[in-house]
Amino acid sequence: MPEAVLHVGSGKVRELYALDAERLLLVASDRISTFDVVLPTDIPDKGRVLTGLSAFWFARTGSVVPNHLLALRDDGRSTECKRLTMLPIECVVRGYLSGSAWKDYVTTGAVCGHRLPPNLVESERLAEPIFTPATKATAGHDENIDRAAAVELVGESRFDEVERVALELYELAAEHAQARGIILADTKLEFGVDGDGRLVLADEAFTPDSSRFWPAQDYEPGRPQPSFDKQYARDYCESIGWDKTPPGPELPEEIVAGTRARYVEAFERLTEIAFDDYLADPEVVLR
Ligand code: Q0N
Repeated sequence: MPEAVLHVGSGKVRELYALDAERLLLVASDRISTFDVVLPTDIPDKGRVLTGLSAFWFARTGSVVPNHLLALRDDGRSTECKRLTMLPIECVVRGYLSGSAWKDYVTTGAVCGHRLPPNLVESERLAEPIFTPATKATAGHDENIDRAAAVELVGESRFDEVERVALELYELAAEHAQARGIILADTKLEFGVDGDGRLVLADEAFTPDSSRFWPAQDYEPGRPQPSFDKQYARDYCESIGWDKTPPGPELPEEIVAGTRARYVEAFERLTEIAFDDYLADPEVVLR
């Protein structure tokens, strides 16, 4: 536990602590979830990979929107963040038809009110990325909502702003990733508002936990795509016949090593920085 005392929130794999009235400490663990269940086996350095990637993106998107990053700590897994009032919606951008969007499209022909052309196939690239907000579920899954429902939650002008900013951020990151052999199929962004009413990007950004990363060389529409980072762990979990209800299985050493290598590979491909250099001095991602 860090020196901070108040634990203000926890996700499945991250923790948030109060530092003072203005600042929070966000700590990324090495826990991994598959099929929505946190596994008992950690992936060494996963939290550092995700923290480093988020910081890398924050440093490169400041001209699009300000973000909550104040400082990256020497441990490589903790960031000091500006305390914000969070918007009550998940800001999802999708460039490809996958996950809940694919399910919604099959049943309704639309996703969050975006009517899509007929006969699209699973994982197909969309003609234009779409903003597909969701409610923040306290239990169970987030629920996709349309523009009108999101406007009820954040107001019309804030909705228009966050939609424009989220699309711009996605385009920037997806283009960067594509050029390095990684498809950024979709991403979930979280925004808050600071004391002056300004929109601020928060939480983690463009990590494999908040986004679908697909290896570009294996991309084949018409089926679900392998995950860049979690596929070994998922395949292992399925191979042993786990029924996907808690508790999850322990991962053998070789699956842990393979999974860790994929996280590190994603970090190195996207940042063009050696992961060992990040461990020696995390601030390399900010330069
Ligand atoms: C906040 N969450 C949701 C970490 C992520 N800068 C901020 N200011 C105020 N609140 C939050 C942030 C941020 N980031 C974000 N909850 C509070 C996701 N959490 C869940 C726990 O782990």
